[in-house]
Amino acid sequence: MTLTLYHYVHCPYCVRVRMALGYLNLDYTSNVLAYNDEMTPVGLTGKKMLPILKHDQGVLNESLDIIQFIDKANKLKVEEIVGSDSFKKVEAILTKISSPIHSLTMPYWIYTPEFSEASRIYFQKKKEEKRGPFSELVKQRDHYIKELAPDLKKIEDCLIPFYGSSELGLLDILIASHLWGLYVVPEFQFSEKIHHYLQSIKQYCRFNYHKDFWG
Ligand SMILES: N[C@@H](CCC(=O)N[C@@H](CS)C(=O)NCC(=O)O)C(=O)O
Repeated sequence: MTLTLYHYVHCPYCVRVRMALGYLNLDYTSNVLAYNDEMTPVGLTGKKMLPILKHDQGVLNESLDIIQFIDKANKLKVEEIVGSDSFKKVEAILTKISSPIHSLTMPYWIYTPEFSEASRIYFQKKKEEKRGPFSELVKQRDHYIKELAPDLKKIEDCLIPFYGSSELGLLDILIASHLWGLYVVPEFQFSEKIHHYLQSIKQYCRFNYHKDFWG
């Protein structure tokens, strides 16, 4: 099976898929798209949304559909997990923490190597329309860090050492991919337990955030 992944390095849904590909030890061609490249995703799926997985029979454009498709041996039990109460609980936490995470991370993501000047300007303009000036987000960082704390604690309390389990599963990939971006924020520090949790997922998933740029 030939697999090509079109992704953004910063995108948590893309990170999900990269972690799953690594966990399942699958080879794929990695194609980091410039954030201002509208033509490539629209040409592949009709809309500008990543991740996109191109495979021998077609393309997929939803992270969980992609993971289910590549996981031929059903190691990550996507269907079973997606129907579970734990999934709903994790999804609710991730939905809640997405906004403060993005307010903290976006002003820094734009200076990571996936961005050129043109894609940085495009990203900043689009995101500032929704969130306000990045300079203000940076000033408010303590507020966002405080907002995140109770939900990070909720996650931490369920780690045994993985989320509600002694073994790594899909929920860990979902949590880790949403939290990973916070590593780019200089003023933010994970608790020791969450940091070790994320680093262990990194190992299991052979995950290297900036692999496409720094190998
Ligand atoms: N439900 C989708 C969500 C993917 C998604 O929201 N991707 C974002 C990047 S994080 C995107 O491509 N948004 C369009 C844009 O930013 O222009 C999935 O699970 O794959």
